[in-house]
Amino acid sequence: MSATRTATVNTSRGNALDVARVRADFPALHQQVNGRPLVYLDNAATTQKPQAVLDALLGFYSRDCANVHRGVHALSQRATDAYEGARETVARFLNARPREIVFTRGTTEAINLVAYSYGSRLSPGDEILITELEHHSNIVPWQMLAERTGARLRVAPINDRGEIILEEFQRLLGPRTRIVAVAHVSNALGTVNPVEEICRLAHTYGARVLVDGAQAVPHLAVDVRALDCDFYAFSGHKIYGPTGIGVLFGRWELLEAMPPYQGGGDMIRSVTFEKTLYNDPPYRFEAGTPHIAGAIGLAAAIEYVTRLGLEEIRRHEQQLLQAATRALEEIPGVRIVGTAAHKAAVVSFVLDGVHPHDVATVLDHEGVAVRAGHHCAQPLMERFGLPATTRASFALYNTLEEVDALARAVRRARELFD
Ligand code: 7TS
Repeated sequence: MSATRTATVNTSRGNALDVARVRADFPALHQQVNGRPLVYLDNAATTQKPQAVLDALLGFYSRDCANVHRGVHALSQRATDAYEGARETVARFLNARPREIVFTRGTTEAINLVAYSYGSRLSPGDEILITELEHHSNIVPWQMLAERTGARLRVAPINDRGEIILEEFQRLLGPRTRIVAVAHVSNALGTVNPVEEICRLAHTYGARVLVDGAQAVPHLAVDVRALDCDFYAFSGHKIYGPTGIGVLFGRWELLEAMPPYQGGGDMIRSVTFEKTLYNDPPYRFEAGTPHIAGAIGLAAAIEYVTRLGLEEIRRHEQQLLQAATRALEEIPGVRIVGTAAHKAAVVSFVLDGVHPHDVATVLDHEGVAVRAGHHCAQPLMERFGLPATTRASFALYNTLEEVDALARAVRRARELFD
C-alpha cells in the first residue's frame, strides 16, 4: 500500500515522517490477510516491531546470551552492560535517573508493584482515587489493596465526551487521599488526561500520583519531571518493543523507602536464615532473572522512536486521527464514542444495529485489524451504556490510505447488516 498521501505532508519544521520508509522497517506490515493487504489498526492492543528491535533480540540471543549481575565472564559482562544500558536509555526517555527505573513485565505488573509495596502503608479510612476511564489494570490492583488494608476506593467521573471532570476530581481529593492513579491516555477513548494538573492538585493534599502511561509513551513525549508524577508505568509492547517487558518509574525517595514486592535472587544484599538484607532500588524490585532480551529490545524501540521524533510522530498520528474521525462521522449510523478535545489516535465507535464483534469480523475479511469489545474498561463501557465498541487505534506507520480502507470496510459492514 502506498503511503504517498501521508508522506508528502510537511510539518512546520519540514521533517515530516517519511511513512513509506518507516513502513519498510516493519516486516509484519507487508503481508496479506484474507487476500487483502494487512491494514493493522489494533495498535492500542499491541504494536508491530521494527527490524531494529528484531535485530536487538537476535543479537542478544546469538552473541551475548548470559545472565546479568552475576558472572565475571565476557558474555555476562556484555549482557549486564546491555541490560543496564537499556535502563539508562529508558531513564533518558522519561527524563528520570537510571536508579529510578524498575523493569517489570509490563504496565500491569508495574501498577501491582506500587499497589502492593507502596500500598502496604495504607490503613483503614485512607483513600485511593482513580477515574471512570481506567483500564482494568489500573482498577483491580487498587481494589485488591483496598480490600487488604481497609482503604476506600473512590472514582472521579467523566463527562459525555470522555473527559475527567476536574471539579469533581478535585472535590473527591482530601486529606485522606493517599494515592491517585490515572491513565495518561485512555485506551478505549483516546482521551489525553491533564495529568500535570492532576499531579498538582493531588500534591496539594500530599497524595502520591501513579500515571498509567501504557497508551501515552508511543504517542507523545513524556517527561516525568515536568509532569511531576510520583510513579509512571508503561509497557514495551505498545511502543514497538517486545512483550513481557515494561517499566516502572518511581521517584527515588519513594522507591528507597518501599518494601520489596517479590523475594528471590538479585533483590538481596545478603541472606541468612535469620535475616535477609535487601538490595537498593531498582534491584530490590527485580527479583529473579529479568527479561534481559526484553529490556534490550525495548531500548532499541525507544531509540527507534526517538530517532524519528516524538513530535513528528504525534503530528502524523493527529492527522490520521482527524481523517479517521471525519471519515467515520460521514457514515450514516456510526457514532464515535470519546470526543475529548485532546485525544491520541484512537477512534472507538458503534454502528447502529450491528454488534461491534460483527463489525470487526467484516473488517477482518477486508484485511483491516481492529479490536471489538470492552477494551478491559468495563466500568467505562457501562458509563456510556454500551457493552462494547469497535476500536481503530493508529500508530506511526499507518497511512491515510489505511484510513480510507477502514471507512470502506465500515461502509461494507453497514451494507451487509442493513
Ligand atoms: N493500561 C492501559 C491504559 C492499557 O491500555 C493497557 C493495555 C494496560 C494498562 C495493560 O497493559 P499490559 O501491557 O500490562 O497488558 N491495553 C490493551 C488494550 O487496549 N487492548 O489490549 C490491551
